[in-house]
Amino acid sequence: MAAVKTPPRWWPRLGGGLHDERTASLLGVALAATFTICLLTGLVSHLHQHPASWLALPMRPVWGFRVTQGLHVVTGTASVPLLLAKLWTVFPRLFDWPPVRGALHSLERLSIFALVAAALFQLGTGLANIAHWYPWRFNFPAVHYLMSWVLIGALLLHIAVKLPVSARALRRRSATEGAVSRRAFLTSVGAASGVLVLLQAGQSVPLLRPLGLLAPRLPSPERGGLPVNRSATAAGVRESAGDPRWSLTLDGPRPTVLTRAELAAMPQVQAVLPIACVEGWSRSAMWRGVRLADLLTLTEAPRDADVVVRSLERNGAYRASAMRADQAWDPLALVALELDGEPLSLDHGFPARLITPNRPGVLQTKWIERIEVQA
Ligand SMILES: Nc1nc2c(c(=O)[nH]1)N[C@H]1C(S)=C(S)[C@@H](COP(=O)(O)O)O[C@H]1N2
Ligand SMILES: [Mo]
Repeated sequence: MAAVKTPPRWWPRLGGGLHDERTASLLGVALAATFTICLLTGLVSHLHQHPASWLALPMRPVWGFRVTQGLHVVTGTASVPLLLAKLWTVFPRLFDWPPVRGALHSLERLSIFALVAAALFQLGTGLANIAHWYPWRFNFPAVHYLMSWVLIGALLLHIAVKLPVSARALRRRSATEGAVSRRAFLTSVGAASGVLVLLQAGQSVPLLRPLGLLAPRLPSPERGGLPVNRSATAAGVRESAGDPRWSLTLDGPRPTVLTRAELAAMPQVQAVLPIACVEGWSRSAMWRGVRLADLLTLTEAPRDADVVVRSLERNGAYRASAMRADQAWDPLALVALELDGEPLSLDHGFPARLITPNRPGVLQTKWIERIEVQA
């Protein structure tokens, strides 16, 4: 290997405490844990929204998606202080001299650049998404998903390269140099993560609701406690959904049209099911309505046919919900007419909305007008 040259005078010289390998490694282990949970739960969310033919996601427990999405948001939030601390710890290495030391070294530097860029992008866009703030033009779920693969690739490479260094740094327990300030630094970083999580988790964990300063979707009391994701006005359905001539079309082998009164006259089922929004909030409520299976029976749908539930909404990404046959026939898949003992409000999906167990909120279509049995 070529001798490492000393840097020229104008090159920045950085030193001082807490830029050591042990601090970087400890933060790295914490980040590996939060990122792994965040990436896995993100994949679960993606599979719900883009089902793979080879994997039938279970419909139980009914609160399953509430937990995976909650973990996704919590681990993402907790990662912010950890990542900033890690960047602080390692940033003097940016000024290592010489900056390029052969092909392998530059490849490793490039992968770190990809890792940092992807991690900052994922956390930044994820937090903005929780805050319902979209200061960009691209499709958030698609790009957030794509970047997760960049992050996974760069992360695996980084771990493979750094494992020996980290293992060595972590084993050196006797190295007490800087231990006190390191402990104080890591405790503050951990505390910052914890406080951020507490301030935000109130949107999923009822007990933490009073602390939810950073929970933009706390339930609004004037709307029966359940947050509204998209109002009837925003969806442009105030007139069509409020129209007394509304009816539900069952588009199956035996086409059927039902008025709201006819739906209300069918056997009603009651169930406590959560809405778990991919934007980070979740909340359980009591739903009452007709079993989707009963409607499929009425229209003589075959047991193995997939189903699409369509909204009155004319634009908007969430105006239809595709369901596998087993999901559509699930005894807890409901066309709800009531929420918490009252008729649905326009904002919650009047005259009728879909509610199903263990699926993301984006698939719980409101203001439905048509149920299509796929040929
Ligand atoms: N037609 C339609 N249905 C929809 C949506 C929408 O934008 N349009 N948003 C979905 C999302 S993202 C969520 S989280 C839930 C929220 O239901 P709520 O507003 O009744 O709480 O509705 C879902 N149903
Ligand atoms: Mo949502």
